Amino acid sequence: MKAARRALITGINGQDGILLSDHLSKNGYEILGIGTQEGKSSFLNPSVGYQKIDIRDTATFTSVVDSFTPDSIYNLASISSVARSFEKPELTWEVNGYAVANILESLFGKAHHPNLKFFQASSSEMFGLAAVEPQDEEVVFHPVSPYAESKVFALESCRKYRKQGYFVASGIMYNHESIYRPKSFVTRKITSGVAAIKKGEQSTLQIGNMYAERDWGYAGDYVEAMALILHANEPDDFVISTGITHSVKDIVTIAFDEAGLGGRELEFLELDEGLLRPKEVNRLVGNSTKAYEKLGWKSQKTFEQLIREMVRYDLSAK
Ligand code: G4F
Repeated sequence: MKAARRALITGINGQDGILLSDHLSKNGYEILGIGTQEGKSSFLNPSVGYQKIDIRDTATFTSVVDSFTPDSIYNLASISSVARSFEKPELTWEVNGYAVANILESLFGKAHHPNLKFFQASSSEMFGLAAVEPQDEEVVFHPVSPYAESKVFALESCRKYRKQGYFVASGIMYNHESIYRPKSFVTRKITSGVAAIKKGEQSTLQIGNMYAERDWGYAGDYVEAMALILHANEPDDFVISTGITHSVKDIVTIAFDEAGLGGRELEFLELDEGLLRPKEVNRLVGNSTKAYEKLGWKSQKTFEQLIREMVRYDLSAK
């Protein structure tokens, strides 16, 4: 017998794809995941279906939607590295921006899927150099990277189809992390680096801007917000954040402490100017009052619990 509800998730092999598919599977969903790799991640539940598709291939994407007939689509696919977007701006605009506009036009402009719900993973990076703090849904975007620009374009496209009456919603996601985070992002780079130092496998840890401040939460909490956003009565945009900022230096301090190397950071840390971005957003902090009031969502795991858990995982990993 087929599950009553079906969700299609793009970017299934990423951190959020793994955690969201777990969450939706537990809630009775049949999941089809889409990714650009040959096969699906070994972290995914065996019940999750998989198809290799580039979301820029609108025709193939649309035909998969027509055959799988999902009631919800979660668009998590993206060039997710802000740093990489400076090196590959065209690719970033294509995948994160134009592909989303093309899919929406295909699903809701050319065709008509009145009952299909679409979630777009938007980003706090869109606020960029915003003058207001903390940022809520009304704050004007001030993007400074190709990544942020592409996400603003995609969100504007979502709003266009929402105005036409379709359920197209978005989460403005602040940084969210877990053991599934690739080591190219700063939290996991530090937790895995510190674990490697502790195990004697690495002697230094190169870091860029130690004083950047972000509003870091636990990805497992954030995927629950995504599902709640698609289960709300009305489609809308929601800031998903903890409301608390920490610096990269704070991650370093907690990670070294958890590994039993507290206070010895300077023996191992190297500041690498090559890791500084052409344009940096120094500080972001979100206000998720709307998500709390309308969805009942609140971030649960603290920053310190999160970083300590990631270090413990990396220490135990082979
Ligand atoms: O971990 P990051 O690379 O994440 P970033 O750029 O904030 O982007 C992440 O969060 C966004 C918001 O949710 C997402 F939209 C995006 O897709 C991605 O998931 O860098 C965080 C901060 C930056 O200020 C960066 O300059 O850490 C600073 N940093 C300092 N040293 C470093 C490093 N970042 C990286 N990746 N590597 C470093 O060595």
